[in-house]
Amino acid sequence: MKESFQLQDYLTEKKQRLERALPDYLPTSGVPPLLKESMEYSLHAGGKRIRPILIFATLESFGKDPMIGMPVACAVEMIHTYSLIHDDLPAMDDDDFRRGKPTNHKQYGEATALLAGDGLLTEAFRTVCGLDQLGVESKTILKVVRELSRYAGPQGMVGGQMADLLGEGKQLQLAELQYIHQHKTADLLIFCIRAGAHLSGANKEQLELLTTFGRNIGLAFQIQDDLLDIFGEESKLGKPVGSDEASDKSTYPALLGLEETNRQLDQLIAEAKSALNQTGINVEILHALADFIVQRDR
Ligand code: GRG
Repeated sequence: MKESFQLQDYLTEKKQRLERALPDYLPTSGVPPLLKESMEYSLHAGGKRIRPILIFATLESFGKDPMIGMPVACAVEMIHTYSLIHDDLPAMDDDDFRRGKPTNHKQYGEATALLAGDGLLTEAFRTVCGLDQLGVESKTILKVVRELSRYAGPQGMVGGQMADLLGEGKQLQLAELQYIHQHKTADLLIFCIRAGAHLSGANKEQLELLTTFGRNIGLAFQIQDDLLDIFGEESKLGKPVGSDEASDKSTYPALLGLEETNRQLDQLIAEAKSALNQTGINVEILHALADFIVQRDR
């Protein structure tokens, strides 16, 4: 009981610090007002801010000042927000609401929403460069920029989204589903942990173990999201899990059933913690975050 209260305090404090810093990293002039408003509309709409929190937590686990990670934390939230804006467009998921508000294109129209996403994506790379003002060495900044592109771009999140689109309406195999989850969802979480590790001067072995940790919690995060979708639908529509409609989409629960999905979730978290335990860093906060990922509601 006490532990989860402490984690809640940690999450709230870090989310507030991130949200206070975010406006400082957006350009203050030279942006068409409607574009600026539309970018800010989605960026400041809340959300759990779990990706930035993973960066802060990794730095703290190495005994570093978490606030060194602020430029990367803001950049990753810009990229995450752009991906949500684009994902909600009629050409993709065609959603009307996000984070409790009308989606960006419902508010500003499709063309402006596209550009707001593009604006956030490009600003993210300038934002990462803000690390130089915190005294971070250029060679570390380069590593972080290169990895941001690798994990968010076509080899990462964008590639995962493409695979997801191509798999729509098909009965996917577990390996195909894992590929989609790994790239669409886990890769950005892996980036956050690796960025925190790079900024902390982690060695190669620690980076590999932390990548395993990130991959496992990333897959668990997506499975939990699918479970929350089912329970959301079930409670909204009175639809039993495993009914034709509920299993229309390829998801872990649709493919494996609830019991096996929960077993796999437990296994992913156990393997994540086992990798973390071998890093020699202070594991307390990252352990708590791994548990949070599978216990959270929305
Ligand atoms: C359009 C390039 C492109 C990528 C889209 C993020 C994404 C990839 C799609 C959104 C749909 C989805 C379910 C993605 C899986 C990742 C995920 C669970 C996103 C939601 O992230 P949260 O729960 O959202 O962290 P908040 O609102 O808390 O920030």
